[in-house]
Amino acid sequence: MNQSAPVIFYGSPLSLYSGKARSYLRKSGIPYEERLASHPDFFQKIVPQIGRFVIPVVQTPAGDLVQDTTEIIDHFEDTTDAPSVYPESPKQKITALILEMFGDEGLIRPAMHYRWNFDEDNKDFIALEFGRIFNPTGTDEEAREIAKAPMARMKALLTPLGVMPDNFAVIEAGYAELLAALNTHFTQNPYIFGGKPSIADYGLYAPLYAHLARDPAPSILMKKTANRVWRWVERMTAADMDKPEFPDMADTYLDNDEIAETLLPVLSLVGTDHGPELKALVAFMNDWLDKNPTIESGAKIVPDPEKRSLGSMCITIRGQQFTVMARHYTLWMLQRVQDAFDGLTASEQQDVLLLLEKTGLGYLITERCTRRINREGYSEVWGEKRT
Ligand SMILES: N[C@@H](CCC(=O)N[C@@H](CS)C(=O)NCC(=O)O)C(=O)O
Repeated sequence: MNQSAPVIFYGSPLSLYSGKARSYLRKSGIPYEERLASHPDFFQKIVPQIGRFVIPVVQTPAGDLVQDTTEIIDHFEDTTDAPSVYPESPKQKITALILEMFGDEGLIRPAMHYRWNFDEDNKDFIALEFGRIFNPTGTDEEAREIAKAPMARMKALLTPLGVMPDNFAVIEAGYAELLAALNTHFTQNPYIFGGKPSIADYGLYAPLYAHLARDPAPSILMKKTANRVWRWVERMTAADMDKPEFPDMADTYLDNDEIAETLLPVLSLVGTDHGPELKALVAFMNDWLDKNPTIESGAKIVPDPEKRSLGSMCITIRGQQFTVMARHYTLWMLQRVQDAFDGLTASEQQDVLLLLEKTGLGYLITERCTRRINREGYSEVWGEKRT
């Protein structure tokens, strides 16, 4: 590790994306000082530069701000000698990016459902957690009071995310199958690709930690039904490799670009539970671009900071119709998968396609937005036309 002065890490214990970045910082040995989002500097200096309230944010010793967990990780990939979390071999590399996207974007529905729809077990815990971001040492009553506004703001996202009563059974079924598949995998492997964590582990950890392992109701569910997933969450929270169950496994990815058989059902679930949204998103954006052909490169995709999306779309998951906002950020993550694929040799691409077709995910490579999506100035902007 060549970075001596700590970075400042603005986050919070209950935040899904803070968990992802914090785990990476810890495991990579990057010194950091964590500050809550209620720190005066956050509102006075950070939010005005970023342009909206969002965590996590990293401030480097030079004063630069990095927002977005993927960009935070990539920043340290570029500027430190921390071991890379991107596998180099083709199948592991592409699978890692797909699972990062699935964790970050595809598991938001179960994360939000299990946080906000189990009031009896969760509500007071969540209120105190939200309250203690803004008044860390206040009384319970003070914490509950101050939590009301941020809780209402987050709960308002349930409808645009499609977390509606008619859809609960489908969300729960997908999550139960995922827990079962990951449980089998983590019984045999400490991490997704063997002996050390990759960007796939960090992406999956985001929802599986802050919401699904930490909030009371889903925490019990995970502990009761998927003991080895719980244990992996614990492992991902530790600063070391924390894998005494695997004394013979080196701190490396599996040899020969191996994808464990136990990962295939996990990949199939990406197709079942996230695939319909990914396909619809590409179609939605391409339709929007057809109707807005003169949009300039560099233009913000959603110029109004109060808005989160260009519109909503209908998707069908497990036979159930969902209406969801078009999350353009997801397409930036899908583009990372496609860019990495385009950078492979023809024979490597063949290997990857065989794997993706086996798990029904070939369209992740072929379904493309007609314009590039870039991130500039802490938000997503339109880039060049794609051929
Ligand atoms: N893709 C972003 C997502 C960040 C994000 O949505 N953070 C949440 C907290 S976990 C937030 O700040 N939400 C506030 C809001 O959206 O109003 C990342 O990876 O950093």
